[in-house]
Amino acid sequence: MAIDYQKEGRIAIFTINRPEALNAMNVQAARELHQAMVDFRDDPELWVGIITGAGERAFCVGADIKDMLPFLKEHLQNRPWAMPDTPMRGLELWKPLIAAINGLALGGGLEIALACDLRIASEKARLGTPEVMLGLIPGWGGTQRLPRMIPQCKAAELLLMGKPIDAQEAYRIGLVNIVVPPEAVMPTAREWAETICQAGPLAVRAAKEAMLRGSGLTLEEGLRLENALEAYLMGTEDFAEGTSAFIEKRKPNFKGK
Ligand code: DAK
Repeated sequence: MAIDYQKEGRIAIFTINRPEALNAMNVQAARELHQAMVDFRDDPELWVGIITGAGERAFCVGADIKDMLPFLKEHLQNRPWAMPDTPMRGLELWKPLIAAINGLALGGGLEIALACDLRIASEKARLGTPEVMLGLIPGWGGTQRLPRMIPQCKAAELLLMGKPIDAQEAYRIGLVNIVVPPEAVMPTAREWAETICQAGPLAVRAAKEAMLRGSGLTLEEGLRLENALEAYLMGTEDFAEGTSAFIEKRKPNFKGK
């Protein structure tokens, strides 16, 4: 399997498992990631996802240049075709995703991390978009997400020059949430996922949806979206449970209903 997909309680763990190719995404890996992500999205028992890479060197070095890029060229140019839904585009995934960036995150690999909500980087990680060196631009959202996420001049530096930056620089410009020693990447990701699992899962998803969909709206439209999501949450059992638990001075037992 090119993607190792594990369920640990409420947490789904996706490991890109091609260490011999620094976890480059070939066609098989992309198909398997799509299938695993759809399962995660639709399984009510799963509340948070973590994506990481196998081995010590790489999170993911992008699309497989020998296998995926020829496939994309053939399909994009010669027939009507749509990429299978992924977190990068089309999946409508409101459950939170954490990127556990254990090493190199280049090209499409950085784009996978950008499609996550939280990014935990190893001290040894390097991040960049080298596509221009291949005569391409990022194709899984990099040109759109980077300048929305970090200052435009830093996005331009990455996108136009194609040179990777180290983890500390990524942290300094707000590209990753935290930098930790290599051995602490997955434990930190699990700890953050567990923290999110303490909260009401429907509220967490509504917060993500409000944040992401709202970023494309005017403030007025965004406030209306927030209000609609709040009205929906106030009708849920989780809201009743959360408020009762507070008043009764106990931990809430959220069910995602
Ligand atoms: N694809 C395939 N194999 C790769 C690879 C990649 N991207 N990157 C590395 N490998 C393989 C190498 O070929 C090598 O395999 P063997 O030769 O041993 O069989 C093995 O991984 C180890 O790599 P190196 O020997 O090169 O190791 P080094 O330490 O010397 O260098 C490196 C590591 C990461 C600096 C170097 O491998 C490198 O520059 N890799 C290329 C990184 C890159 O350019 N990434 C961007 C790929 S393009 C789209 C959607 C998405 C995309 C495009 C369109 N549409 C929807 C239209 C995305 C595009 C990309 O991501």
